[in-house]
Amino acid sequence: MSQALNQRMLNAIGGGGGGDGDTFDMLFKVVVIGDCGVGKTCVVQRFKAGTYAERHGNTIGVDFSMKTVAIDGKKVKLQIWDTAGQERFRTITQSYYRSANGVIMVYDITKRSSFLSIQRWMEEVRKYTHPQVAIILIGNKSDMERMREVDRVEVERLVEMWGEGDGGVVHSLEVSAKDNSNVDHTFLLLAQQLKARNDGMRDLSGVDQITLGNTSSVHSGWPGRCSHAPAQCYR
Ligand SMILES: Nc1nc2c(ncn2[C@@H]2O[C@H](COP(=O)(O)OP(=O)(O)OP(=O)(O)O)[C@@H](O)[C@H]2O)c(=O)[nH]1
Ligand SMILES: [Mg+2]
Repeated sequence: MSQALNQRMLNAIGGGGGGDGDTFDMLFKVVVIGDCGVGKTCVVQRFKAGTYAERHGNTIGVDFSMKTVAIDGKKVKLQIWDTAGQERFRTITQSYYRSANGVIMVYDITKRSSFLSIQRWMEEVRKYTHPQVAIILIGNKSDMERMREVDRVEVERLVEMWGEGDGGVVHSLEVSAKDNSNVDHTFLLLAQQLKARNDGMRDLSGVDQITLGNTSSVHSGWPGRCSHAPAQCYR
């Protein structure tokens, strides 16, 4: 692993410092996962900065950002971990699941293979995260309707198959980082759900807020697929 990557990860794990320095009532860790090239970084950038850039390099390991949203008069801070979809980073990215409160699983509506991978991403989530983790499934690039390879109906069928009652998938929706469609909505829905779960836990335990646990390393995993052109993903 490069020294720069090491340092970036240490900074992120150590301080939880996103640099925005604001106050908050609740803090939740959200991990964004999905195949290489589905647009995870573009979605996070759209939410974080309101911008869209056509060209990003592949994410190396994990990128880290923060944003605070208001839910029912409370400041809910989201600590967002944008993971690399490339298979060579899988061991690193798996180590970020353990303390996740929420997961955003991303596929690309124009890349069938990225949707077929979702089942295996889900297996990873089930394997490495807390059973009560809140999950949102999003199909990015909804602006490219003419190139659609994934039907909404089959997504709904998959979500139904996972079952609604086991504390798992909260919502599935289609988004576009490019057109700024449903991106804020995705994070707000997740924040709302996390706050509701936290309020429920506080009622039961008297705990005032969820704080982040330590991350720990886990190894092995399934070979993920890549929906960038291979040259982009494995350079
Ligand atoms: N048309 C369209 N293209 C998008 C959208 N979001 C991302 N893209 C394109 O997809 C490319 C890959 O996006 P990234 O955000 O880098 O993908 P990623 O999932 O972060 O990839 P890794 O970091 O390698 O895992 C971008 O360079 C954009 O060209 C979108 O909403 N619409
Ligand atoms: Mg990325």
